[in-house]
Amino acid sequence: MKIIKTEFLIKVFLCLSVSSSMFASESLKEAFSEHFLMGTIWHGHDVNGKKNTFLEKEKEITLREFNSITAENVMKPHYIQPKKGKFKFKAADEMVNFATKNNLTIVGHTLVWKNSAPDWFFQDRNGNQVSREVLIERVKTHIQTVVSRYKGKIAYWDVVNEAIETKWNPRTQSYDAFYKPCPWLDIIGPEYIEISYKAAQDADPDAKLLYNDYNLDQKAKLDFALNMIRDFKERGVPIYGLGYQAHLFLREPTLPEMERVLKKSADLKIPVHITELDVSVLPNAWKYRTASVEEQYDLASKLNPYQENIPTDVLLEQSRRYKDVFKLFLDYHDTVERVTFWGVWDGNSWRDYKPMSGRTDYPLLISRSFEKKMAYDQVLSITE
Ligand code: 9MR
Repeated sequence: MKIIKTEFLIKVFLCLSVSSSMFASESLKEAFSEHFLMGTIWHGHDVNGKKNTFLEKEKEITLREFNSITAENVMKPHYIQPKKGKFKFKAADEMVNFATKNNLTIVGHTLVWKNSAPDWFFQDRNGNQVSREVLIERVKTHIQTVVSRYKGKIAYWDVVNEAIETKWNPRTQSYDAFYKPCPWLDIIGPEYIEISYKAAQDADPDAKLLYNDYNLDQKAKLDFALNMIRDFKERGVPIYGLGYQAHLFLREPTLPEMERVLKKSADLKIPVHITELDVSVLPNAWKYRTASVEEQYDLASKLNPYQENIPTDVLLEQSRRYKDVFKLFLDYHDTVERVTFWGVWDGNSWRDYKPMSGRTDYPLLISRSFEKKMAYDQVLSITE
């Protein structure tokens, strides 16, 4: 009975539903052009250690749908300076040339991230921990070299990524937020963050500098991040805005939790960039819903329910979720300057390999066969 009812509802929905061919706008970038930039990522030639055979197709979709592009991996420190002083710019140059030629607004990602910093940053030749002065010099050199290479070409930089952590406090029955333990913090102290922003600004005074993190819909983390940004602004540390990653699930975080990010930022006049949007349809495989790359587990089949195909009602639920989320972004279009998807199409997403390898997720607007999904149509429909 329940199945028949669901099928019936889906059919009714599909009949009443919209199809992208009915819209005045022919692309996402066009539909939202008066509100915010629409971005995607540059996967490059390497996807989780395997050759990306779909780059040309991804470029085609990018040019059709988006007007901004973020480096998924090719600008991360371990990629761009794997050994001290040995910078490898080929992959990043390729992205920047593609974007510049096609007039895409470029987002550099990222300069300082615990999970992407090669060990050499923190060690001397004998493997001993370097001094505070040496590490400051190294981070400044890294930032100066990378940012100045693309000076005038990269509009926004995710300077520091994921530097805040939260932990459940059973005594207060709430989350505590604090700077995430990492070698930067151990050796330099929390000043490593402002040192990084100042170095980025010195290298390109016109680039707008963001702080980027996940789970900002968690109150403790949001308040900590906004306090940090407010404090920086008051003290003249050159930070521009907040990057809210928005790696979402079908039902989590809730819309009010997401709205809190936009509302509090708006109240403080801090611009927000939605930097890494996707909506996983899979069960949560993390300890706590997160996007941390630190957790990695063995594949569990019960956490991989749609390996063969994806039921229509799940896609329908996802399309509604996307619609609600975009309505929220539109309500706050004075604060939200950009919405970037963390992927171009379902066939190439980090969701398939983190926090366990071998899952099959469907988190984006373009399907595994390169078609526009129901979610695409729903998102496009709200500006009509
Ligand atoms: O999508 C990225 C994946 O290909 C990489 O293996 C991983 C580790 O570098 O990073 C993924 O992107 C992360 C982003 O850089 C920062 N926020 C969380 C993203 C998803 O893990």
